[in-house]
Amino acid sequence: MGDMTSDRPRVLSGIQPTADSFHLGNYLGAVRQWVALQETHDAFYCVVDLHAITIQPHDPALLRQRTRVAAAQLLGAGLDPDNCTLFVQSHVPQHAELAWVMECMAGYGEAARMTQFKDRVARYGTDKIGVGVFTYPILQVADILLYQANQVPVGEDQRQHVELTRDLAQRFNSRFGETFVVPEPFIIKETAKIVDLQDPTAKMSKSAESQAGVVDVLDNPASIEKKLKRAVTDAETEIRFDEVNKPGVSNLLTIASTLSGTAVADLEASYAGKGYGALKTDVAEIVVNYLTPIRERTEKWLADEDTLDKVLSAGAVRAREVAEQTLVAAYDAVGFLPGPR
Ligand code: ATP
Ligand code: LTN
Repeated sequence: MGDMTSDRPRVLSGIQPTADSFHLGNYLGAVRQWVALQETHDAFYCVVDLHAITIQPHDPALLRQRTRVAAAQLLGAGLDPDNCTLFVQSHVPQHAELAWVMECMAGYGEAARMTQFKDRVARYGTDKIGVGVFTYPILQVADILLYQANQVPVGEDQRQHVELTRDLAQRFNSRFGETFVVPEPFIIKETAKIVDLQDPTAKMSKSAESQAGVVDVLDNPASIEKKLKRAVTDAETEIRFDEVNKPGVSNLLTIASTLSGTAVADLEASYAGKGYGALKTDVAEIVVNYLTPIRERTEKWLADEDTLDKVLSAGAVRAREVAEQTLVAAYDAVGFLPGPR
């Protein structure tokens, strides 16, 4: 794996293969940071297919396809297999093994307080969701702890799960001796919560009722343009960053600024006296120009499944080496007899 050195700090993050494309929120909130961090960190990134089956019922063929699409998009976005470890969660059995141990460390009430879990209960009711929805955050805890990650690059919605990881790691360490690194969330304030273009009070989400406010990384240029030109703004005319009073305009400025590298203040100045129409047209162009090469590279990876699968296998081999060491230490710490592995 290239010149990856283990004296670099570690990062780990995961993304679910639950859609045909990532959206701009996933990209700006998480994936963009993954790409940057592979230069400075010993980086582990996984497509979390075990997490994806918590949404039931699921279609096996679709899951298989989306797992490849997710991996191809990560490579298309700039992950370099020589500079990071990219793998599929189910290829590394230690995730499920450590998850059980951590489930036994977590309080029932503690798990029941997770916001994402409570949202799902409120939306679907307890009879319509599986136990996996409840234990989901603890599998995520295992994902992170197995790699002794120092930092976890995610969007704001995942902060609570990283806090749970810290709590459980500290609890385990104090009960059974130092075993896990206690990780920190790595959340970039500006892009921590990209909002829906049609409903700027809600985060951009693949589970949104309407896709009109969700820009997919793999969307065609015409569709991206249409969605951005129809973005909901406000009744004023001034282009100014103000998340409280002008969430729609602020979101457009954030997207334009991060993708073009121009500071928000400079954008505000350049739009003085211009209307929302001009801003939307420019943002559409910036987004299309930015996403087009990512989409094209993704398509290339998808056209060569053999190579893609080889990259993922090599990633799994490397991930297992690290995960196994941690799992053996954790099993020993809790008092499991050593056995053949
Ligand atoms: P969604 O809400 O779209 O269903 P998700 O949160 O369920 O997405 P993933 O696809 O696994 O799940 O998310 C991958 C990463 O993208 C996570 O780090 C998450 O915090 C981040 N993310 C998701 N939506 C946004 C958003 N609107 N703004 C910023 N980051 C986001
Ligand atoms: N729950 C996360 C996905 C995820 C994850 C992880 C993120 C699973 N395991 C480990 C960071 C670290 C989400 O984005 N919905």
